[in-house]
Amino acid sequence: MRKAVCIAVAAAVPAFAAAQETTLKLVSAFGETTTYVKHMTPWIQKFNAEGKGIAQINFIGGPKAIPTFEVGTSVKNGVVEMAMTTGAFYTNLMPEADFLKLTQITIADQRKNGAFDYINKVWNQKANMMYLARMVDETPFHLYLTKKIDKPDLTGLKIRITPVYRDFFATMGASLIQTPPGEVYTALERGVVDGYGWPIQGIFDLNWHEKTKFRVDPGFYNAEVSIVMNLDTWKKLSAKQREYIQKQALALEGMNGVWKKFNAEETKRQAETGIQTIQFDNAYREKAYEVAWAAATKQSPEHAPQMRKLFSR
Ligand code: 173
Repeated sequence: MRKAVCIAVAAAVPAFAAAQETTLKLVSAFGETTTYVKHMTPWIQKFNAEGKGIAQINFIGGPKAIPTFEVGTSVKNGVVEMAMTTGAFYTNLMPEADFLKLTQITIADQRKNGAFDYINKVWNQKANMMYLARMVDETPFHLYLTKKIDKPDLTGLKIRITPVYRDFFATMGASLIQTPPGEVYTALERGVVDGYGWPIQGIFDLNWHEKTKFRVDPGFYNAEVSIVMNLDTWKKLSAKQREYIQKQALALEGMNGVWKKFNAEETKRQAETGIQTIQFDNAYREKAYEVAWAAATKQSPEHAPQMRKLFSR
């Protein structure tokens, strides 16, 4: 009898000790060899090194683990605790997810002017998510093509999209084909698409430069890639764990300074590999915003006008 009690107590000790440290599974909506995973990896290493006894991140992989467009639902349901993803990949949960591309102020300024809190209110309510940290900022999207155009008219062209580009490219008359990033190369290779939308950075990650002949300038919007977390998991954490995660979230945002130089290097590399630029005037860029805010207001009359105020310069 006495012996049995001892064993029970002994067995309970490690379980209690483990409760002090939590391990959070994190999935990436972008492939494991991409710029975004490369940017995040040293951050996870630092997070785990400094977070012993508090919190650890277990990076379980990219879209092979969970398909790109299912990552949001997996976070919402708590199948994984965290994800590195972008709003365009989880518009199935709420249209507002895709509005983060329309921010014209940095994440640091969004934390100051109330935009960050507003985003979190909506993300909590509609997606059961905490919006933790934005790790890509101040990075425009572009239209890349295999065929030349001489005016902003995409009639007769098939263009790979995500929700980011849908309304803008549709306005220019394109036929739209939605794919996750992992299917862009094959779509280009087979001639299924004549072009694609993507940020200024990262087209070399999956060899799309081999198939890309033109980039249309100017760029438009502001690419958003962020870390999100399941809200129930967040609520169960201790104050110490939450503080630690928030500290590391700010540290990740503090790394956003690298993008300016990286984007300049990527632009140069595109030119060096033979990608020609097609230059349109600023009306093209203004049209992109006009079309996107009109669509946003229609999709979310409740939040779009307030987000527009908070996101604009
Ligand atoms: O897949 C995409 O084109 C897309 O929506 C996106 C969003 C942010 C960063 C990179 C790609």
